[in-house]
Amino acid sequence: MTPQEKIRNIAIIAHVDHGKTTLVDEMLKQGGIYRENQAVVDRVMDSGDLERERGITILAKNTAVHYKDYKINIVDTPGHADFGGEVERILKMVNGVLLLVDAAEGPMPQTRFVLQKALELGHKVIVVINKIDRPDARIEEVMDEVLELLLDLDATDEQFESPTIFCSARQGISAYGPHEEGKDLIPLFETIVNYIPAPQGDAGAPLQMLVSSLDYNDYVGRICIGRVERGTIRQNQEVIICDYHDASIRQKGKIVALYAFDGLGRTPIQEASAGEIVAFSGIADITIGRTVCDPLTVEPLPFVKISDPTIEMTFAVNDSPFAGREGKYVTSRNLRDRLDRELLKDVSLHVTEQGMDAFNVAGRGEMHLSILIETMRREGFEFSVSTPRVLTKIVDGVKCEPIERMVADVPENAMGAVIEKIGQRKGDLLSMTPMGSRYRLEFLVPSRGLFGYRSEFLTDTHGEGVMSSVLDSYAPLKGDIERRKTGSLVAHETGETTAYGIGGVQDRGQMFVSPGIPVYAGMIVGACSRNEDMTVNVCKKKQLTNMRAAGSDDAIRLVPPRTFSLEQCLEYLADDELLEVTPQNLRMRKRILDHSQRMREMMKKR
Ligand SMILES: Nc1nc2c(ncn2[C@@H]2O[C@H](COP(=O)(O)OP(=O)(O)OP(=O)(O)O)[C@@H](O)[C@H]2O)c(=O)[nH]1
Ligand SMILES: [Mg+2]
Repeated sequence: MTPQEKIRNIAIIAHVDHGKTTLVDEMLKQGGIYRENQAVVDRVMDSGDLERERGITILAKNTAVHYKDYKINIVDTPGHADFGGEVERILKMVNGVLLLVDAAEGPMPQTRFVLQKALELGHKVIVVINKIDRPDARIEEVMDEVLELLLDLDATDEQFESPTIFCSARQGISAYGPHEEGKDLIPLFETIVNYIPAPQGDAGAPLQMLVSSLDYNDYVGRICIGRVERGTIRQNQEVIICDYHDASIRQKGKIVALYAFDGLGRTPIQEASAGEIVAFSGIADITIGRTVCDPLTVEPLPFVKISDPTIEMTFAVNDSPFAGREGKYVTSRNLRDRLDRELLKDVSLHVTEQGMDAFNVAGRGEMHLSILIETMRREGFEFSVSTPRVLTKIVDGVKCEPIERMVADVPENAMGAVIEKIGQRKGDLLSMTPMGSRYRLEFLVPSRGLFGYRSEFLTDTHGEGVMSSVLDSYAPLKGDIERRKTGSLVAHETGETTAYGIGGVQDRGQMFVSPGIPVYAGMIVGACSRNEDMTVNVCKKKQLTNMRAAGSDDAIRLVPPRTFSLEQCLEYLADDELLEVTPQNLRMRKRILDHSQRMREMMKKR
């Protein structure tokens, strides 16, 4: 067991893609985790399928490396704003943070959010300017921007004096000064062991440990992760589980297996004392935020209140004519069980039942919910989801909506278009700063206004713009925002699409289907160029005749259909439309499939 004064517990926090997971890779390598010649995958901590596919971290993960006789427990965190809840709660596990900032991009919205949370907890901060190898690095400017940010967030004098390390995670080098030639990560390791304090807590006192994170394994069931706050945790120990916010919870349990983190794995251990980060199994229905205590001294630890969800979608049993054909789990019972399971490990998710077959699922953003949808789909679930809606809040008697702080880096010639579009979406321009050949624009925009905006932004900036946003505040409702300018082309009948049928309607707008695709009446098969829906007959077969008229045959030239990812479907959907999600297909449809009934509803609304 490592003595307490030789333990360091840190989290690596940053905006998305600033290089956290890459830095952990390098720390593992230089921390002697790998055997010589062992094959090493890049971004090894991003172990989930979706994480590897998308190249982003979704769940925070623990690891540990050794440096001299120190053990450094490291938590790699996700940088995407929607997973901010994950970062908030794991910060309780550590005693300091590495704040990574990309040497070219500088501090971005999520840098601000995670730094603020770390400062609130009084954590020591090591600023790591990363990617100094980038040809467009602006090291001095970025250092100033970080200081400005610290000032802005009311850092204490000590936090303001935080050490800065200059680093290229990819090359595995670090240095104390911006112009020093680094050759390894020793300056970073040294700064960690010298600047971050060892954890505190009396190893002889009664056990107390907050569950900060959960994992699941088919063999042992639920696995809890956290830092031993006080006392010593032992294998086979009897404990009591309690909750700071709910005094009625007092549950007996037993620590069956206990593990410490080490490199890529977990090592079984007999016991661990105050300050260590450990994982244990054996308690089936424990959740994040509960405290594990010695049965004789039951004292819950306070748990950070996780920020509220900002958007909501309805997940419902699929009731399209194709229901049940493709999914393995299709009933409301299946859906309920699955969502319940998700709630146990995702504290930023909220689920409320809406009648028999539907659930309102609330989360921290479109990405948060779309990852859940994608995961469920891969597990074999079939269901339907609605468009995202923002969740309003009553503040001092006034209905308020979530407002995001959005930062966009755009080429100069795209600035006009971006400012205009955000203006239409009720956003306010806060600042406009030149950055090399580009401009950085900062806005406050209603979350609602950003739905479906990303693809427009990419078009307006010719794919060269970078934008990101995080929740900033709540403000009184800003009035109507137009969501989509086009209507949908809706299939008239159930059947299989034909080239002839599609050829006849494709100049009405943009098609989403190619020939030979099964469709049903009420399904969306394209976008209409006019601002209204149009029913079209995409399954129409050509009349057979004996005559061969010149130029009428085989010559239908089809425009390739637009294909959609899950996120793009969610961006596209209007309020009266749904997305049918199955393991194989994503189909968009009108909520009301029957044409005449849909017309009547529309008339009523007018
Ligand atoms: N040039 C350069 N690129 C880097 C460096 N470090 C990381 N990258 C690249 O930046 C991209 C993002 O790296 P990740 O390590 O996945 O970033 P992350 O912060 O873990 O991202 P999230 O977990 O999604 O927030 C990858 O393409 C890396 O190869 C560096 O020092 N220099
Ligand atoms: Mg990562």
